[in-house]
Amino acid sequence: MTKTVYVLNGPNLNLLGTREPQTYGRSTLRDVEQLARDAASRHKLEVEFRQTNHEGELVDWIHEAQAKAAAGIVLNAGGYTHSSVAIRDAVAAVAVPVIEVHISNVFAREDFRHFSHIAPVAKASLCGFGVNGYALAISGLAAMLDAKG
Ligand code: CA2
Repeated sequence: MTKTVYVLNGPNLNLLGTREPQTYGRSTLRDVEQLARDAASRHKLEVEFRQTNHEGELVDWIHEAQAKAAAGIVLNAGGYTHSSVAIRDAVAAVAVPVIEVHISNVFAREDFRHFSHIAPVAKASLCGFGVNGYALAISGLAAMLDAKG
């Protein structure tokens, strides 16, 4: 059975490619989806790709990934990264490995972006690689899954 990776995107990421190109680049969310699918197919993984502007929907999808026995979650929780105890609790509650991704280098930005509620409960975190970070996260996850057997 093919393993599935949930790629979950939080608030405002639907605007990718339309504003703030100096921070987030020129790729659209559709481009990111294609990039994620290409990376996943190189590792024989399937992708469930979603975006929402609603905190509880992200929580529901993290639970769904667990219920459907997903192989992993690549999570860009957007601004909720820095504020959401509910998303942190959801990540901590599931056995599915979660890789935290940020397009921008959050540590080179405002102080409030330096703290992540998700990082302490994620398997790994990466930031600053632009949208290519999604592909790197999928490759890293695939290596973790291979190592586990
Ligand atoms: O760098 C990232 O991926 C972030 O998760 C993006 C979040 C931000 O709050 C985090 O600190 C870092 C914001 C997403 C907003 O995306 C936009 C994309 C294009 C135009 C405007 C917003």
